[in-house]
Amino acid sequence: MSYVDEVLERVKAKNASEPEFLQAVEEVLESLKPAIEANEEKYRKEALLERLTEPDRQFKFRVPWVDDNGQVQVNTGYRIQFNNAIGPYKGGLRLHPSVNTGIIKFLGFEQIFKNSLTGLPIGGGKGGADFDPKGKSDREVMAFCQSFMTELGKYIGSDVDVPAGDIGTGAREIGYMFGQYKKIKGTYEGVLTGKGLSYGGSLARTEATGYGLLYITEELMKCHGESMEGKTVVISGAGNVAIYATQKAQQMGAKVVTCSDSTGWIYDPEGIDVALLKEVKEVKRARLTEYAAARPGAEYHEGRGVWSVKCDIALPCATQNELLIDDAKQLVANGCKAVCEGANMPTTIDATKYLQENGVWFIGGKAANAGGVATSALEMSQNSERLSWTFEEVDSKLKQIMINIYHNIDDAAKRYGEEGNYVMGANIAGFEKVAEAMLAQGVV
Ligand code: NDP
Ligand code: 2IT
Repeated sequence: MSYVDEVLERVKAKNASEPEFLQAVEEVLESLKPAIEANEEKYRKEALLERLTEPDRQFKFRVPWVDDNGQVQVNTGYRIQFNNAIGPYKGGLRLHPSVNTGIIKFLGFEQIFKNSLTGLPIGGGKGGADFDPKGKSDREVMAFCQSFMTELGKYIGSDVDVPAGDIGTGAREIGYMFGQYKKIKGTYEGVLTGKGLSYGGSLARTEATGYGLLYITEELMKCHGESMEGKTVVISGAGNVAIYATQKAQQMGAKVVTCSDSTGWIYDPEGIDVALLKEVKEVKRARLTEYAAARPGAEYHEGRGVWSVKCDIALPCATQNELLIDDAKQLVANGCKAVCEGANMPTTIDATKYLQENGVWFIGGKAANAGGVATSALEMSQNSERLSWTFEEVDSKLKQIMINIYHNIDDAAKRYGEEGNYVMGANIAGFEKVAEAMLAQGVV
C-alpha cells in the first residue's frame, strides 16, 4: 500500500467521528500523492504525514456566561494549534451552533497549507465555540466573549498563536475579546487580528478575503484570455466574505446577481445593491427578506438555490459543503467557466471532481480565500513595527500576494504534469514549504 493510503486509513480509523476533518485530509493527501511518491521512503521514515495530520495540541473548554434574564448559559470553546513549523499558529475563531472538534480540526488543518501559500510566516490553527451570536444583545455577546477569552487567553500570544474572525466573529466580537485579553494580561500586543482601526487593526483587513478572492479570480481569467468585465457572477453567503467579494466584482465590471444566508437566497437581476446588503447584514443584522422588501426588482426564495442561476463565474462564500454534486452539474449545464472558493471547503469532493472533469477552472479555498489571513499577517507586521500602512499600501500587497499564489499553484500543477489542476497545485505548493521546515526542525 502506498504511504499516503496507509496514513489515510490510519487517520480514518482514528477520527471516525469527524467527517469534515476526514474530508479535508482526504482531499489534501490524495492530491499530494505525486509529491509524496517522489520522496516516499524519506517521508515514511520521518512519519511526516502522521505528524502533519495530528494537531500539536487542542484545547476544549467550558464557557459560562450570564444572559439578559440572569440565566447562566454554558457553551463549549475550542482552540486547535495544528502546526507551527513556519510561524506562530494563525487562524480564525468560528462562533456557530454547529461548531465541534471535527469542524475546528478541518479548518485548522486547511489553514496550515493556506497560510503557507501566502508566503508569509504563519502556522495553522483554528478555534471557536458552539455559541450563536444571532439574536443576542451586545451585552450578551460581550459576556460570552469575555468568558471565552478568560480561558483562551492562557494559550495565545502575539508570537504564539494569533486568532482572528471567521463565521460569527466580526469586529464587534474581536473588540470584546481584545479588551478582555488586555485586561487579563496587562500587555498591549497584537494577539488578535481583524481589530478595529482605532486599536491596532489594519486598513483593508475587513475587505481582504473578498477582495483577494476577486484578485485571484481576475488573474485566472486573465491567464485564460478573459476578463471580469461583463461577466455574470453568482455568490453564496451574505457575510464578510460575500459582501466584499460582491463589491470588488462590481468594481471590476462584473454583475453579481445572487447572495444567500442560512434561510434563503436572493436573485437580483439588476445586480446586488451592496450598500443595501451591508445595511441589512452589517448594521441591522437582519434576514435577507429585508433586502428583498427594500428592492422591488429582487426575488427572495426560501432554502438554497444560488447555483441554479445561469452564470459565468460561481463564488461560494458561505460555509462548508454548500456546493454539492447536483449543483456542480447545474453549473456545468449552464456554461459556468470558473468556480473559486471564498469559503472553506464549500465544494464536496465529488462536485469538485465533476467541475474539473467538465472543464471548469476550479480554485479551492486554500488558495482563493487566503487573502484574509494574508492581510492578518500584514496586520501582525504593522503591530510589530507599531506603524499603520495606508489602505492602498495594504491593498496593493494583498493583490500581489494573490497574483503570486495563482502563479505558484499553476506552476506546481505543471511541475507534476497536471496543468490546470489548481487543487493539486495549491496542496503541493502549500505542503512543500511546511514539509521542508518540519524536516529541518527534527522530530518535534
Ligand atoms: P460571516 O459570519 O460574516 O457570514 C457567513 C455567511 O454564510 C452568512 O451569510 C451566513 O448566513 C452564511 N452561513 C453560515 N453558515 C451557514 C450554513 N450552515 N448554511 C447556510 N449559510 C450559512 O462569515 P464569513 O463571511 O467571515 O465566512 C464565510 C466563509 O468564509 C466561511 O467558510 C469562513 O470560514 C470563510 N473564510 C472567512 C475568512 C474571513 O476573513 N472572514 C477568511 C477565509 C475564509 P446566516 O447569517 O444566516 O448564518
Ligand atoms: O479561514 C480563514 O483563513 C480565516 N477565517 C481568517 C484567519 C485569519 O487569521 O485572518
